[in-house]
Amino acid sequence: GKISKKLEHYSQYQPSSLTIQQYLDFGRNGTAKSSYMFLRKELLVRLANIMQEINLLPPNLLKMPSTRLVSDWYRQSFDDLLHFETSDSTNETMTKFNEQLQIILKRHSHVVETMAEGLIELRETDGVDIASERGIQYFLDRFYLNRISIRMLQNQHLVVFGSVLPESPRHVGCIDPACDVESVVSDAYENARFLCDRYYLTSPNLKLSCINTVHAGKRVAVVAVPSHLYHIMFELFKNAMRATVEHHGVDDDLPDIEVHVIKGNEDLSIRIADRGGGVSRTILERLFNYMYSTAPPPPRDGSQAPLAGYGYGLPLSRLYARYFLGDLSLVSMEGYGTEAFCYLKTVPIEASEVLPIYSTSSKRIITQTTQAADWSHKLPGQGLRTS
Ligand code: W6P
Repeated sequence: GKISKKLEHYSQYQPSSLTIQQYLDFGRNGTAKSSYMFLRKELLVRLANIMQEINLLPPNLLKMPSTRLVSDWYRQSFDDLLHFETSDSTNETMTKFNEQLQIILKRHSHVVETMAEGLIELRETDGVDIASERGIQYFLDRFYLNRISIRMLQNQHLVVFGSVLPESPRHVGCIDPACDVESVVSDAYENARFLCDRYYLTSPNLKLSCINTVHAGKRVAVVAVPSHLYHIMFELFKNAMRATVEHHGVDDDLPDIEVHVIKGNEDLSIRIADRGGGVSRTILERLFNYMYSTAPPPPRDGSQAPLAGYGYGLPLSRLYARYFLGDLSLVSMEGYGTEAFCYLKTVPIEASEVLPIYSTSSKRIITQTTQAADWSHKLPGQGLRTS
């Protein structure tokens, strides 16, 4: 019908990747009208690009009730935004547009959990082979990155030109031009420790050291989206604490979680080292795998949620890091401990959005089916590689 034709049309445009500097400039000097004009097209383009990929998912996955639901939300939001395609730009229309964005944000708030339900439904009814699993991993990384980017655009518009309040006077939308990294890291640690204490009645201490190698003696500050950095750090701390307590036991002295925050010319690097006994390389790569991490919630006797459930926390954290060309990786020594490395770009004009583009090659990877074996031995983790 009409929506399918528009979908086809808008998916032929490439999403416009913005740098964090462009977000800042626009938030400071842009006008409500130009933001509205940009967004009403860009949101359609980003939605259409990912909707085309949704349609390439294995038919048995697409048929699951939860996946259906998610797909319908995208269709509905795409249709909602089409109403603004050629409308005027009176204040009244722009207010309506902002209200529509709020509705869309709310509609999509449980996409992650609902998609995970779809995977559980698929596994329980049909099972998942290695080839589909690879396609699903590739798809979900792109799908959630696309979602992060769409929510960023909407939030930014609503804070700067709408009625959503900023976190502080310094903020430009959800960007803090002078994000104090030590504060965000400490906050994430304290909140993870609160959960850890409640669950285990003990928690490891934090040993935090911050070095600004660019301006010696100055605090480490970067242009960043603090909520994204917080999300990453909170997840890493929960995992490090759980490993530490479970490895050493609740009655023993616990080794500190050691964190280094280093600001360089190009990179902000954060290393979180625990002595929680580490994991083998086989287990390590599963930590970023959506299929492995999609456990049906364990039957819990009490009402306590586990500290770190190895849900989607780690793969999503890596996407938050990668979104503006940062990264997240884990290195482990089985029997000893694990180090997580999180990187963010320090130069705002270089921190540009990483966005999935619908193309023949993305289509091929998502739809590729089982290949004949071309090696005599199974390579470690074959079929689980994510990059
Ligand atoms: C572990 C497993 C893990 C994942 C992420 C961060 C830290 C840790 N420590 O043992």
